[in-house]
Amino acid sequence: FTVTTFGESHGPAIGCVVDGCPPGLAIAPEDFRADLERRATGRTRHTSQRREDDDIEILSGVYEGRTTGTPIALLIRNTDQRSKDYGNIVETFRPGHADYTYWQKYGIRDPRGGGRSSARETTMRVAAGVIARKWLGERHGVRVRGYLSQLGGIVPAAIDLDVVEQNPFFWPDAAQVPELEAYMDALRKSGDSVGARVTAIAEGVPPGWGEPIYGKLDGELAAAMMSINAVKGVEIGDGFAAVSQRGTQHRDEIRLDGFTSNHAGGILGGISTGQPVVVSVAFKPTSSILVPGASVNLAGEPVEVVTKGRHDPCVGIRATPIVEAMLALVLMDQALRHRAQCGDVGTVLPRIP
Ligand code: EPS
Repeated sequence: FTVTTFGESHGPAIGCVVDGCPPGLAIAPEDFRADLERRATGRTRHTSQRREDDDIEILSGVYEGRTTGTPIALLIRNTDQRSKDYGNIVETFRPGHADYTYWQKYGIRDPRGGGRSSARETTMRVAAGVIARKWLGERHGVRVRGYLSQLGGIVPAAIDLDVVEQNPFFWPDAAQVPELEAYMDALRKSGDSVGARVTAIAEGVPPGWGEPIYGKLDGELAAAMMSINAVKGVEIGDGFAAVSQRGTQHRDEIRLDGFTSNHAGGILGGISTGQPVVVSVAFKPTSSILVPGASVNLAGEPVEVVTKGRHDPCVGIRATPIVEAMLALVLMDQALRHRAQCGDVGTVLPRIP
């Protein structure tokens, strides 16, 4: 099961090809609407004000509303590009932005806008993830949810996944939303940006998904999450907190009625335990900011860079659907691989809840 995306943020369209989806899954353009809206720009004052409808066209792989087993091609046409915002983009390099490394690698700059390094690329990850979420839900009863688990220095005082969809931050504590709004308003006025952490959880994953050494479930998750633009770190379960834990704290003891904790994040030895799979992802502060920063231009002269335009002060606040989608895509791939090798062997073994 593979996914690849194509298109640039300021090109005519973006799209993806999802290959290896089993036949017979019911899929319609309306299935994509909710998740694409959750990720989109221009829906609140706290994100970029670019306004795209993100209407999906299904070009192939679906016939009479069901997947055929052939590659599924999805397309979204870009309609609100403003390349003039990017002015002299080809002359210099934004500090902290990939336009420096893209140029060092390819020697080509796209004068139209962010291109492949834009968060616009993540639209198609979310679209592909809709297929995986639907298949995982129908075939295995797996449910993937997420939330913003840190905004700058602010952490949730409580975690209630039922309130996450009721605020523009995917924040799990409704009482803190006014604080976040004030924080984001002040940040936007300052012209600076901030990082964030997103946590996603997959419930209902059976034990046995993932490969023991190469292709570990946690290894594939880390690679998938790190492939999202602006991601700088990934944790599974307790992640880096494990560094200061004792074995007695970290191990998840097993009783007849199940595990007593989930420090492992639902994965042991690269294979799912049957507990919720928990992954947490660090997003860096957006590099396109109004605060001047030092750089050089193509002529080798020092310059000061200020990036105007419609940029996100915190790209992480609309990243929850993206992390959920990548978790679902990796799980679907591992589910299909597990079935190919082991069939239904896991389901006849005693299951620890
Ligand atoms: C982005 C810059 C902005 C955002 C864009 C991500 O693009 P533009 O300069 O064209 O307005 O709006 O995000 C999206 C369009 C999207 O759909 O996520 C960037 O540099 O990453």
